[in-house]
Formats: sequence, structure tokens, C-alpha cells
Amino acid sequence: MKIESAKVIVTCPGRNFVTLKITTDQGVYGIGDATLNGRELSVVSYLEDHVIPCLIGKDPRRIEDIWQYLYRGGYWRRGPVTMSAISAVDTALWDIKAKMAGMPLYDLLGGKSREAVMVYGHANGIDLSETVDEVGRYIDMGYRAIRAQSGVPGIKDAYGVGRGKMYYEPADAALPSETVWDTRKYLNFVPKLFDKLRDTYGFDHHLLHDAHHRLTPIEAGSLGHRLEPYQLFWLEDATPAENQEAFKLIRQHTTTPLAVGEIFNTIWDAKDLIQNQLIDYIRTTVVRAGGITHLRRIADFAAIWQVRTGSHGATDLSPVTMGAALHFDVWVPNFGIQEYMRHTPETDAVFPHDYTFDKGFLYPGETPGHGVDIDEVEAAKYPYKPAYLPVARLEDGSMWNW
Ligand code: EZ4
Ligand code: CO
Repeated sequence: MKIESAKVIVTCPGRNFVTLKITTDQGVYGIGDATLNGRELSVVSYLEDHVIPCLIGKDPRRIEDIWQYLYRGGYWRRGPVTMSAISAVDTALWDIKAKMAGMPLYDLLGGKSREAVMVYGHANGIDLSETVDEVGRYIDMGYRAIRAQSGVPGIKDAYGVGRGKMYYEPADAALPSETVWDTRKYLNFVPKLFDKLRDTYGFDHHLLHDAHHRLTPIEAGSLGHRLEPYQLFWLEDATPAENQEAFKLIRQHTTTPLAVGEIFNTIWDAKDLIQNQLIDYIRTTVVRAGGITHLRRIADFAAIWQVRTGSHGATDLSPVTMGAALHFDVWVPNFGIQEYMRHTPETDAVFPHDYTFDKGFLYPGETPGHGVDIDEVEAAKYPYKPAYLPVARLEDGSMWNW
């Protein structure tokens, strides 16, 4: 059995997605997501110019060998462009193998460990009262877990308050838009938000919050401590994690659970955080951290230290990643939670899929493979449009972390 052809499909049904489709000489095909928000075309080139020529003629059943070939064989290891490309190949090959076996992907991984995947939705509003109302709307829709992000008095473009409510989308401009950030105003506001949320809705739902890399370790420790009365499910990306040791300081000051890892590419980005038990949830995803093959390795390592999974699932991760992630989630023993942001109807039409939402849970389907396809005729209707994430500056003009 051989890989006969492979192609990259770029489409923009409201936002850009990059998809790899691998076809075998027996007619079976598989697809993988390669979308890297704001840097999409670099992965297109990496795949078309440097990966696809090496894949043609290889045996698609040898997933592990192909993974090692692209990782070790590339010499230049790791990084988001390389690892998103490897992820796309790996996801497509698992899709092919599961289709050949006639099994949903979760059966190939070892079968279901649970019946359903708990997801968290995104409530956001321009101010405290709108955000409180939005959380109520998510509770009414059946969500068990809700992330709350709010506009902050005195900060015009706080993270998490994008255009639109049903379909939050931060990559909004042909060149990066500039936002202004003020940590003092933010730290003053966030405990008030969660105080109001618990006061209004009680303690039966999981509440989450994303600090989106804005704080220093000691600021994060202080915020975590002040949020303890509100029993968050997690505080996400409290501080940048290039320096994994930075989380020691946060841990010394708070028992608020910590999550990190949506921008991580390999186990090496998370090794110290996990083995020193500096985090509670690892947020690596199928598309960013080397596909099913590598994500499984991270999860098994994390299980030793009682760190659970909480995969990234924003709208820039295509339905292909969502579908594959659900098969992974329903199998992985140390599952924690899955992020879920709805895609637009246009996106859902480009990527027909069989996963379903019911009462706060997502369910992978039963069709062989990961259950997500691409409609190439639909995809061709939406040509690529440059779109960047915003950047952030402090009030004095210094660059900060968006
Ligand atoms: O900013 O996916 O938890 N979710 C997030 C996202 C990220 C985007 C970046 O492409 O932090 O909203
Ligand atoms: Co995040």
C-alpha cells in the first residue's frame, strides 16, 4: 500500500483553514488540519515544498515511522510551523488507518474510557453585567463548564471580547490591530467578575478564565489567590511559559488550578511543568503538538503526575482538529475537559462532520476514521484572506503579550 498523492486545501469560510488530504493507491483518503492562525501560508509551503514530495510512495500504514522521519529526519526539530505540518500528516494517516480498519478512531486508540466529552463554552461581554448575562445564556444552553472573559473598565480591547457572540473570532484584520493593555485595571476587575458570577449562579457550574499570558508570575500568584473563594476549574496561561520554572512562583501562592499549553509544540515544552506538578491541565492539541501520535505521548507522561488534558479548541482549530480531538478525548484515561467554540455554518458546510453536542457534552460519531471530511467544492468558494491576531502595547507604547 502506498501514498499516491497529497494536496493542501486553503479555504476561508469566515476564517482561514489549511487542510492536508492524503490519498492512497487503494482509493482511501485521510485528512488533517494544518491551520496556524495568522501564519497559515508558512505551513502550506512547508507541506507542499518540503513534506509532500517525501510522502509520495511511502506506506501510509507506517504512521510511527513517518512521524519519526519528519521529526528526526527534518534535522530542524520542533516549532509551530514544523509541528503543525507533522500534525496534519499524522492526523490524516490515523484517519486512513481507522477507515481501513472500519473503526471509529477511538476504537483504534483503545476504545472509549467514557461516554461523553465535557466541553467548556465561551461567555464574553463588553462589561461585567453583559458577561454575567452571557454566562446565564450558556447555562441555559446546557453547558456544565463556561469560560468567562469580560471587557475591563478603562481597557478598550481586553482579550476575549471579540466581534460576535456565537462565533468569537480574534484574527480580525489584514494587518495586526493594536490594542492597549493595563494589568492594574485588569487585576482590580477580575475578582469582582467572579464574585458576581458565583453570587448570581451559585457553585454548581465549572467556571474558567484565561489570562492569556498577560501577567508576571507574582501577579498571577496574587490573582490566583484572590480567585480561590470562587473555585475556578482553572486559570489559563497565567504567565508566558517559555520559562517553565516561572510556574513555581505561582504555585507557591495559590491553589487555583492552572492550565497551560495551547501554544506548545512538543512534550519538551511541558516536561518540567508536568514532572514538577506545576500545572493541573495540559492544553496541547492535535494540530499544534504533533498529531495523535505525539499527543498520546504527552498525555501518558502527564498521567504519571496526575495532570489531566484540556485541549485547546478555539475557532482557529478546524473541525478536523475538533473531530480528531473528540476521539482522543473519549479514549484518553486522564481526560479533564475540552475547549469548544462553535464554528460558523459556512465552516460546518465546508467540513461535514458527525460529532454532536448535547447538554454540555460533545460526542464523537461512529463512522470509520475521525469522522470529519472536506467538501472541496464548498471550500473553493472561499479564497484565502490575510488575517492577523491583534498585538498588545502598554499605555506607554511598550510591546506586551497579546
Ligand atoms: O487566542 O486560538 O483559549 N483560547 C485562546 C484562543 C487563542 C487563539 C489564538 O489563535 O486563548 O482564543
Ligand atoms: Co487560551
